[in-house]
Amino acid sequence: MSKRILVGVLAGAVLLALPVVGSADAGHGKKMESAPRAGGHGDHDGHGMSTPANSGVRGAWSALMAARDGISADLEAGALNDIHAKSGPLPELVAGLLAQSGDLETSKRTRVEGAAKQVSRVADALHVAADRGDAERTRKELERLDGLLQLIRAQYEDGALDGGMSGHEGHSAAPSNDHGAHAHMDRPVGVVDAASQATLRVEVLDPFRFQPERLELRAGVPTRIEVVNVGVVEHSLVVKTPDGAQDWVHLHVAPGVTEAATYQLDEPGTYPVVCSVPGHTEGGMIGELIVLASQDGEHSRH
Ligand SMILES: [Cu+2]
Repeated sequence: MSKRILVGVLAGAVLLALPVVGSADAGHGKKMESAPRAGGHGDHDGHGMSTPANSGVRGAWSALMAARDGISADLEAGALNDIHAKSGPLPELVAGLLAQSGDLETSKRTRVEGAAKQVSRVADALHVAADRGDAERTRKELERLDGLLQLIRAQYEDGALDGGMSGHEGHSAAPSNDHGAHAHMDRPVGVVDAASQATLRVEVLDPFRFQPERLELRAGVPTRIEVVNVGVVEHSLVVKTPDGAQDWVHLHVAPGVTEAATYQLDEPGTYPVVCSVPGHTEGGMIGELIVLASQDGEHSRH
Protein backbone atom coordinates (compact mmCIF):
# COMPACT_ATOMS: atom_id res chain seq x y z
CA MET A 1 0.00 0.00 0.00
CA SER A 2 2.62 2.54 1.06
CA LYS A 3 4.73 1.38 -1.84
CA ARG A 4 1.99 2.38 -4.24
CA ILE A 5 1.71 5.78 -2.64
CA LEU A 6 5.47 6.20 -3.01
CA VAL A 7 5.23 5.31 -6.69
CA GLY A 8 2.43 7.83 -6.97
CA VAL A 9 4.57 10.52 -5.36
CA LEU A 10 7.42 9.82 -7.74
CA ALA A 11 5.06 9.85 -10.70
CA GLY A 12 3.69 13.12 -9.36
CA ALA A 13 7.18 14.59 -9.32
CA VAL A 14 7.67 13.62 -12.96
CA LEU A 15 4.25 15.02 -13.77
CA LEU A 16 4.96 18.37 -12.17
CA ALA A 17 8.21 18.67 -14.08
CA LEU A 18 6.94 17.76 -17.54
CA PRO A 19 4.23 20.35 -18.22
CA VAL A 20 6.72 23.10 -17.43
CA VAL A 21 9.10 21.75 -20.06
CA GLY A 22 6.21 21.49 -22.53
CA SER A 23 5.02 25.05 -21.98
CA ALA A 24 8.55 26.34 -22.45
CA ASP A 25 8.45 25.03 -26.01
CA ALA A 26 5.09 26.55 -26.69
CA GLY A 27 5.61 30.03 -25.35
CA HIS A 28 8.55 31.60 -23.67
CA GLY A 29 11.51 29.92 -25.26
CA LYS A 30 14.17 29.13 -22.69
CA LYS A 31 12.90 31.25 -19.87
CA MET A 32 11.59 28.34 -17.76
CA GLU A 33 14.65 26.19 -18.19
CA SER A 34 15.70 26.04 -14.56
CA ALA A 35 12.24 25.65 -13.06
CA PRO A 36 12.01 21.84 -12.91
CA ARG A 37 15.04 21.65 -10.63
CA ALA A 38 13.83 24.08 -8.02
CA GLY A 39 14.33 22.78 -4.50
CA GLY A 40 17.93 21.76 -4.77
CA HIS A 41 17.43 18.02 -4.34
CA GLY A 42 19.59 17.27 -7.33
CA ASP A 43 20.12 13.65 -6.44
CA HIS A 44 17.05 12.43 -8.36
CA ASP A 45 16.08 15.01 -10.92
CA GLY A 46 14.65 12.53 -13.36
CA HIS A 47 17.72 11.65 -15.39
CA GLY A 48 18.34 8.50 -13.41
CA MET A 49 14.83 7.12 -13.88
CA SER A 50 14.20 4.68 -16.68
CA THR A 51 10.98 6.19 -17.95
CA PRO A 52 9.79 4.99 -21.35
CA ALA A 53 8.85 7.69 -23.84
CA ASN A 54 5.12 6.95 -23.59
CA SER A 55 4.99 7.06 -19.80
CA GLY A 56 3.60 10.61 -19.72
CA VAL A 57 -0.09 9.77 -19.56
CA ARG A 58 0.54 6.72 -17.41
CA GLY A 59 2.55 8.71 -14.92
CA ALA A 60 -0.10 11.40 -14.81
CA TRP A 61 -2.88 8.85 -14.42
CA SER A 62 -1.08 6.96 -11.68
CA ALA A 63 -0.47 10.21 -9.79
CA LEU A 64 -4.19 10.93 -10.07
CA MET A 65 -5.04 7.42 -8.86
CA ALA A 66 -2.60 7.77 -5.96
CA ALA A 67 -4.36 10.97 -4.87
CA ARG A 68 -7.76 9.28 -5.22
CA ASP A 69 -6.60 6.23 -3.26
CA GLY A 70 -5.12 8.44 -0.57
CA ILE A 71 -8.47 10.17 -0.09
CA SER A 72 -10.26 6.82 -0.01
CA ALA A 73 -7.79 5.46 2.57
CA ASP A 74 -8.24 8.56 4.76
CA LEU A 75 -11.98 8.17 4.54
CA GLU A 76 -11.82 4.50 5.54
CA ALA A 77 -9.45 5.36 8.40
CA GLY A 78 -11.70 8.18 9.59
CA ALA A 79 -8.88 10.65 9.01
CA LEU A 80 -11.10 13.28 7.38
CA ASN A 81 -8.73 16.07 8.42
CA ASP A 82 -6.13 14.77 6.00
CA ILE A 83 -8.44 14.93 2.98
CA HIS A 84 -8.29 18.69 2.49
CA ALA A 85 -4.64 18.62 1.45
CA LYS A 86 -5.20 15.64 -0.87
CA SER A 87 -8.29 16.91 -2.68
CA GLY A 88 -6.68 20.28 -3.47
CA PRO A 89 -4.24 18.96 -6.09
CA LEU A 90 -6.89 16.90 -7.99
CA PRO A 91 -7.65 19.58 -10.62
CA GLU A 92 -3.93 20.08 -11.26
CA LEU A 93 -3.45 16.35 -11.60
CA VAL A 94 -6.19 16.16 -14.24
CA ALA A 95 -4.69 19.20 -15.97
CA GLY A 96 -1.38 17.35 -15.90
CA LEU A 97 -2.99 14.36 -17.58
CA LEU A 98 -4.41 16.64 -20.27
CA ALA A 99 -0.99 18.22 -20.76
CA GLN A 100 0.32 14.73 -21.57
CA SER A 101 -2.58 13.89 -23.87
CA GLY A 102 -1.59 15.67 -27.07
CA ASP A 103 -2.45 12.58 -29.12
CA LEU A 104 -6.04 12.40 -27.94
CA GLU A 105 -8.57 13.09 -30.69
CA THR A 106 -10.56 16.30 -30.35
CA SER A 107 -13.91 14.86 -29.26
CA LYS A 108 -12.30 12.76 -26.56
CA ARG A 109 -10.16 15.62 -25.41
CA THR A 110 -13.28 17.77 -25.10
CA ARG A 111 -14.82 15.15 -22.83
CA VAL A 112 -11.74 14.98 -20.64
CA GLU A 113 -11.76 18.79 -20.44
CA GLY A 114 -15.43 18.73 -19.46
CA ALA A 115 -14.73 16.15 -16.79
CA ALA A 116 -11.77 18.22 -15.57
CA LYS A 117 -14.09 21.13 -14.80
CA GLN A 118 -16.31 18.85 -12.78
CA VAL A 119 -13.32 17.38 -10.96
CA SER A 120 -12.58 20.92 -9.75
CA ARG A 121 -16.10 21.21 -8.32
CA VAL A 122 -15.97 17.77 -6.75
CA ALA A 123 -12.55 18.52 -5.24
CA ASP A 124 -14.02 21.61 -3.56
CA ALA A 125 -17.07 19.71 -2.34
CA LEU A 126 -14.83 16.90 -1.08
CA HIS A 127 -12.74 19.07 1.15
CA VAL A 128 -15.73 21.06 2.38
CA ALA A 129 -17.46 17.81 3.38
CA ALA A 130 -14.29 16.40 4.92
CA ASP A 131 -13.56 19.62 6.83
CA ARG A 132 -17.05 19.42 8.26
CA GLY A 133 -16.37 15.88 9.39
CA ASP A 134 -19.24 14.61 7.23
CA ALA A 135 -18.08 11.11 6.25
CA GLU A 136 -21.27 10.24 4.39
CA ARG A 137 -21.10 13.36 2.21
CA THR A 138 -17.39 12.79 1.66
CA ARG A 139 -18.15 9.27 0.44
CA LYS A 140 -20.78 10.61 -1.98
CA GLU A 141 -18.30 13.11 -3.39
CA LEU A 142 -15.70 10.38 -3.74
CA GLU A 143 -18.25 8.36 -5.74
CA ARG A 144 -18.76 11.37 -7.99
CA LEU A 145 -15.02 11.65 -8.39
CA ASP A 146 -14.81 7.97 -9.33
CA GLY A 147 -17.52 8.45 -11.95
CA LEU A 148 -15.57 11.30 -13.48
CA LEU A 149 -12.35 9.30 -13.41
CA GLN A 150 -14.09 6.44 -15.20
CA LEU A 151 -15.36 8.88 -17.79
CA ILE A 152 -11.83 10.21 -18.28
CA ARG A 153 -10.32 6.76 -18.41
CA ALA A 154 -12.77 5.63 -21.09
CA GLN A 155 -11.43 8.30 -23.47
CA TYR A 156 -8.07 6.57 -23.72
CA GLU A 157 -7.11 3.45 -25.63
CA ASP A 158 -7.35 0.23 -23.68
CA GLY A 159 -4.28 -0.04 -21.50
CA ALA A 160 -2.93 3.40 -22.41
CA LEU A 161 -3.27 4.63 -18.84
CA ASP A 162 -2.55 1.61 -16.71
CA GLY A 163 -1.31 -1.18 -18.92
CA GLY A 164 -4.67 -2.97 -18.92
CA MET A 165 -2.97 -5.93 -17.31
CA SER A 166 -5.98 -7.98 -16.36
CA GLY A 167 -9.01 -6.57 -18.06
CA HIS A 168 -11.01 -3.49 -17.29
CA GLU A 169 -11.50 -4.18 -13.62
CA GLY A 170 -8.07 -5.59 -12.99
CA HIS A 171 -6.16 -2.61 -11.67
CA SER A 172 -6.62 -2.25 -7.95
CA ALA A 173 -6.53 1.53 -8.21
CA ALA A 174 -9.27 1.65 -10.83
CA PRO A 175 -12.28 3.55 -9.61
CA SER A 176 -15.21 1.32 -8.90
CA ASN A 177 -18.82 2.11 -8.17
CA ASP A 178 -19.70 -1.45 -7.22
CA HIS A 179 -20.38 -0.67 -3.59
CA GLY A 180 -21.64 2.80 -4.28
CA ALA A 181 -24.89 4.56 -5.00
CA HIS A 182 -26.44 1.59 -6.76
CA ALA A 183 -26.08 -1.02 -4.07
CA HIS A 184 -29.01 0.20 -2.00
CA MET A 185 -31.27 1.03 -4.91
CA ASP A 186 -34.98 0.59 -4.35
CA ARG A 187 -37.00 -1.48 -6.77
CA PRO A 188 -38.05 0.85 -9.60
CA VAL A 189 -41.72 1.66 -9.20
CA GLY A 190 -42.53 0.89 -12.84
CA VAL A 191 -41.57 -2.79 -12.52
CA VAL A 192 -44.42 -5.28 -12.80
CA ASP A 193 -44.52 -9.04 -12.46
CA ALA A 194 -46.91 -9.44 -15.40
CA ALA A 195 -45.85 -11.21 -18.59
CA SER A 196 -44.45 -8.76 -21.10
CA GLN A 197 -46.44 -7.99 -24.25
CA ALA A 198 -43.72 -6.01 -26.00
CA THR A 199 -39.94 -5.66 -25.93
CA LEU A 200 -37.78 -2.58 -26.12
CA ARG A 201 -34.10 -3.10 -26.75
CA VAL A 202 -31.60 -0.32 -26.03
CA GLU A 203 -27.85 -0.31 -26.35
CA VAL A 204 -25.67 1.77 -24.09
CA LEU A 205 -22.29 2.55 -25.53
CA ASP A 206 -19.20 4.66 -25.11
CA PRO A 207 -18.75 7.43 -25.28
CA PHE A 208 -21.96 7.95 -23.34
CA ARG A 209 -24.82 7.27 -25.68
CA PHE A 210 -28.16 5.51 -25.76
CA GLN A 211 -28.94 3.75 -29.01
CA PRO A 212 -31.66 4.60 -29.89
CA GLU A 213 -31.96 7.83 -27.94
CA ARG A 214 -35.74 7.92 -28.36
CA LEU A 215 -37.78 5.09 -26.89
CA GLU A 216 -41.47 4.43 -27.18
CA LEU A 217 -43.82 2.18 -25.33
CA ARG A 218 -47.58 1.99 -24.93
CA ALA A 219 -49.21 3.09 -21.65
CA GLY A 220 -50.65 0.19 -19.70
CA VAL A 221 -48.81 -2.48 -21.68
CA PRO A 222 -46.24 -4.56 -19.74
CA THR A 223 -43.06 -4.03 -21.74
CA ARG A 224 -39.76 -5.77 -21.33
CA ILE A 225 -36.90 -3.26 -21.47
CA GLU A 226 -33.55 -4.80 -22.33
CA VAL A 227 -30.42 -2.73 -21.91
CA VAL A 228 -27.34 -4.07 -23.66
CA ASN A 229 -24.07 -2.54 -22.54
CA VAL A 230 -21.71 -2.66 -25.50
CA GLY A 231 -19.35 -0.19 -23.86
CA VAL A 232 -16.33 -0.70 -21.64
CA VAL A 233 -17.64 1.11 -18.56
CA GLU A 234 -20.77 0.59 -16.50
CA HIS A 235 -23.89 2.47 -17.52
CA SER A 236 -27.51 2.69 -16.51
CA LEU A 237 -30.84 3.61 -18.00
CA VAL A 238 -32.96 5.61 -15.60
CA VAL A 239 -36.34 7.30 -15.98
CA LYS A 240 -37.66 9.23 -13.00
CA THR A 241 -41.32 9.22 -12.05
CA PRO A 242 -43.20 12.27 -13.39
CA ASP A 243 -42.90 13.94 -9.96
CA GLY A 244 -39.15 13.20 -9.95
CA ALA A 245 -39.29 11.53 -6.54
CA GLN A 246 -38.53 7.93 -7.48
CA ASP A 247 -37.07 5.80 -10.23
CA TRP A 248 -39.75 4.64 -12.61
CA VAL A 249 -37.27 2.65 -14.66
CA HIS A 250 -33.78 1.77 -13.52
CA LEU A 251 -31.49 -0.77 -15.10
CA HIS A 252 -27.85 -0.71 -14.10
CA VAL A 253 -25.60 -2.59 -16.52
CA ALA A 254 -21.99 -3.72 -16.22
CA PRO A 255 -19.82 -3.64 -19.36
CA GLY A 256 -20.63 -6.44 -21.81
CA VAL A 257 -23.79 -7.40 -19.95
CA THR A 258 -27.52 -7.25 -20.75
CA GLU A 259 -30.01 -6.41 -18.01
CA ALA A 260 -33.77 -6.54 -18.45
CA ALA A 261 -37.00 -6.16 -16.52
CA THR A 262 -40.67 -5.77 -17.37
CA TYR A 263 -42.20 -2.37 -16.81
CA GLN A 264 -45.66 -0.98 -17.06
CA LEU A 265 -46.02 2.78 -17.26
CA ASP A 266 -49.51 4.24 -17.16
CA GLU A 267 -49.00 7.98 -17.62
CA PRO A 268 -48.62 9.08 -21.25
CA GLY A 269 -46.02 11.74 -21.90
CA THR A 270 -42.39 12.36 -22.79
CA TYR A 271 -39.82 11.75 -20.09
CA PRO A 272 -36.04 12.24 -19.93
CA VAL A 273 -33.85 9.14 -19.91
CA VAL A 274 -30.49 9.49 -18.20
CA CYS A 275 -27.52 7.42 -17.17
CA SER A 276 -27.09 7.68 -13.40
CA VAL A 277 -23.39 6.81 -13.35
CA PRO A 278 -21.81 10.00 -11.99
CA GLY A 279 -20.63 12.29 -14.76
CA HIS A 280 -22.33 10.47 -17.64
CA THR A 281 -25.41 12.65 -17.98
CA GLU A 282 -23.12 15.67 -18.02
CA GLY A 283 -21.07 13.85 -20.65
CA GLY A 284 -24.14 13.86 -22.91
CA MET A 285 -25.72 10.53 -22.03
CA ILE A 286 -29.38 11.47 -22.32
CA GLY A 287 -32.41 10.29 -24.23
CA GLU A 288 -36.17 10.36 -24.04
CA LEU A 289 -38.93 7.92 -23.32
CA ILE A 290 -42.31 8.45 -24.90
CA VAL A 291 -45.24 6.75 -23.23
CA LEU A 292 -47.97 6.59 -25.87
CA ALA A 293 -51.62 6.85 -24.88
CA SER A 294 -53.25 3.44 -24.50
CA GLN A 295 -55.66 2.25 -27.18
CA ASP A 296 -58.91 1.91 -25.35
CA GLY A 297 -61.09 -1.00 -26.29
CA GLU A 298 -58.38 -2.89 -28.09
CA HIS A 299 -58.16 -5.63 -25.47
CA SER A 300 -61.86 -6.45 -25.51
CA ARG A 301 -62.18 -6.55 -29.31
CA HIS A 302 -59.17 -8.68 -30.25
CU1 LIG B 1 -23.41 5.86 -18.61
